[in-house]
Amino acid sequence: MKNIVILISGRGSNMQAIVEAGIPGANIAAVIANRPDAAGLAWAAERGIATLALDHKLYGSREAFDAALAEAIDACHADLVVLAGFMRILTPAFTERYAGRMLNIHPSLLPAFTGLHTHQRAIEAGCKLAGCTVHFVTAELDHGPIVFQAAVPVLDDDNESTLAARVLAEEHKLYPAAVRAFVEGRIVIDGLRVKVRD
Ligand code: NHR
Ligand code: GAR
Repeated sequence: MKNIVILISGRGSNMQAIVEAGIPGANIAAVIANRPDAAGLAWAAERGIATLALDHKLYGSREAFDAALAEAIDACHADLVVLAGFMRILTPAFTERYAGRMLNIHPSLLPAFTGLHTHQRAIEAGCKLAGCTVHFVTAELDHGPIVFQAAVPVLDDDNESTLAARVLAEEHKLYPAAVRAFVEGRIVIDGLRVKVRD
């Protein structure tokens, strides 16, 4: 069994997709949020999953918050940390600790549109394709090795929310597939390149 800890900040629909995928060999050990009001916490708790809220506002520095977060994750004996709509930038000490065993899903076709407000920026740039990327997390924001990507069209009458919804539907397929590949030991990282065996 691989222990998985999922970090969220909000509704947690990607977390739900991973839980509902029922990945063989994956134990969802805990769902942790940096916002006590994150809606996804209640969803997980209702299903008997251990939950924890660590309010980042109660810590004096990013380092102090990340140290508390790492302690909680390590108490779960995590094999894999999954960022699912987690909205706090993590310190280098934290990303180093979980190097090669922490994934993120980002709502753009990286390396385009790192950071926030990706859908609006893709529309304004006139992109004809948008999408999402599952990548390993490194100290450099949204620049870790890419595991999977999925593309969707940008339509003439799209706005931020219609494009976000089209991308999110792909996220909900892509992220469980990436977690499954990790749990099954099919992922090999070679610098920035990732090979995923069938
Ligand atoms: N941390 C590191 N070091 N590397 C990455 O690749 C990370 C990361 C932390 C989160 C997710 C990410 C995304 O997919 C992620 C990847 C938050 C921000 C941000 O600016 C940027 C990117 C991502 C998540 N956060 C603000 C901050 O000051 C707070 C914004 C808010 O609370 O709404 O931390 O895009
Ligand atoms: C998702 O679209 C995810 O890719 C994005 O936020 C949404 C979270 O939805 N992540 C980021 O923007 C990270 N900065 P969810 O909480 O329903 O999974």
